[in-house]
Amino acid sequence: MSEPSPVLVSRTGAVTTITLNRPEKLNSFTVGMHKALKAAFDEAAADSACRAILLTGAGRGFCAGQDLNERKLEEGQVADLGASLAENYNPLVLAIRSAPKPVICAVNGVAAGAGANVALACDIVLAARSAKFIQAFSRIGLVPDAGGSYFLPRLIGDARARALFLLGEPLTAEDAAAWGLIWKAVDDTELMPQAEALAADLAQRPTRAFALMKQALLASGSNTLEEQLALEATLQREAGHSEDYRIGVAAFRAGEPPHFVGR
Ligand code: T3D
Repeated sequence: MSEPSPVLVSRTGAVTTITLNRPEKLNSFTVGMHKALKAAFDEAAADSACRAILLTGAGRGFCAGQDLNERKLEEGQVADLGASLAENYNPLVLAIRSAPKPVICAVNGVAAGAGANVALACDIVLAARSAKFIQAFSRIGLVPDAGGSYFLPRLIGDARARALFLLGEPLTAEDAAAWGLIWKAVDDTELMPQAEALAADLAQRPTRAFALMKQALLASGSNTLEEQLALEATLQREAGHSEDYRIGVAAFRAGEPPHFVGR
């Protein structure tokens, strides 16, 4: 029998759902899963009929980070983890952040190591109340990766980020939401209905403006205020030329809800 695909892709309306599909290993990343996931992301990002991407995991886990069965080392052997990050994790995180449409993550269970940080790279993160976020790196002698050392201090502040990295302790979904690491924790049975409804809603909104908004947010991490103001002017000029801006203003003036076309 052939191996099941490590990533499942489905489309409902303008929403593409990408499901990590190695449930028996808590959807940990193999090279094969990386390739399939990146290909699925690139395809959804380039598809103009797709206006929102929903990422989730099959089974009881979201993603347990790198598959450690790919990292068995004999005594005296070393692994080039830098190459693994450069080839697989880093392009994935950048693809999520720069996708020209919203990426919603439904964290259905434990998210550990790079699995947690790939979730945090998404634009809006919902988590099942039973899910946990674990910066598991120090437990195996590694440093945070997949953008963790960038995202966490910005999201929850240096003190909390440092403690999570040094201790590697699980953070509940409710604490993650209370701390501002994620958008919301919801009842387990509500996770997919709420995430799907959110993705469908975002897919009806001004996709082009979202793409420009994501560019502004991405650049704000390193820009000065002056640079950011200049970038806002450039991006707003482009948004002002969009069909959705014309539709939004016309709908406002007519007292009607806008029907955005995503351009
Ligand atoms: O290497 C590079 O390229 C550099 C990049 C590194 C990025 C990283 O992500 S490093 C961090 C790697 N991840 C971890 O260290 C987490 C390891 N997993 C765990 O600590 C625990 O599994 C969890 C806390 C996530 C969940 O615990 P629990 O008790 O709910 O489940 P479990 O029984 O430990 O796991 C269930 C199965 O999944 C089990 O397989 P089995 O025994 O039933 O056949 C377990 O071995 C497997 N599994 C879980 N995590 C991984 C994994 N198999 C391979 N790799 C994993 N990361």
